[in-house]
Amino acid sequence: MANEADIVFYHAPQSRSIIAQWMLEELGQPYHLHLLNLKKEEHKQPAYLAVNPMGKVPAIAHKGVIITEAAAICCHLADAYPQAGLNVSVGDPRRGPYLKWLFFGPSCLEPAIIDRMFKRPDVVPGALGYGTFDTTLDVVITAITEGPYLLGEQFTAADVVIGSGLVWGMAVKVVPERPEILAYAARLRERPALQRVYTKDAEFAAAQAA
Ligand SMILES: N[C@@H](CCC(=O)N[C@@H](CS)C(=O)NCC(=O)O)C(=O)O
Repeated sequence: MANEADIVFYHAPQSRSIIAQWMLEELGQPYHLHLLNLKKEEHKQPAYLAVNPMGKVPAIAHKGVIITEAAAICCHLADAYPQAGLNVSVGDPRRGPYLKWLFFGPSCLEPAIIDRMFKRPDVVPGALGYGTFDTTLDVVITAITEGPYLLGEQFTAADVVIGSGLVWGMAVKVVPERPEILAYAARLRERPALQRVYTKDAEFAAAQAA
């Protein structure tokens, strides 16, 4: 069991850091929350730039070591607290596919959604890491159709990363509400950890708006 000082979580509500927040809630370890107000540009002040020179959330400090990038945070925490059952260990033949999905989130799914969201003109698919939006979505849909999760029965940090992308992509009306995606998202929303995230995030956002 960690103590609260072991994990410091730098979070801004209604942002990508909800991915790390979900991971932390699934982990069930105590953590110290450091809220940042993006509207007040707190993430661009020297104190936070010392944590993440990118000036972006999320970030965590785990036992004094700073980790940024949402998928890396999820992967690291899953490995650091294997008792939560959210990782696939080195040596398990599913480790490779597990890492594939953790990387697929930020390198394929998210860029595909962002490019479409901002109506970026199509460029040569061979030059894009994700190829085409449709191929990217089809590959994810194939992986979640049998379910219940990406790696079958085990819910892992990869579901936090890919699931977050799909849920957000539907919210911004970019990811189509295909039955397979809706069914996967419904399974994810049944998870108490994700329900806690939605409740807490709404409270944080309301407090910052006040
Ligand atoms: N590649 C980073 C992206 C982080 C990111 O872009 N965070 C956004 C939150 S949605 C942010 O901090 N935006 C504030 C800004 O850049 O001013 C990750 O996956 O963690």
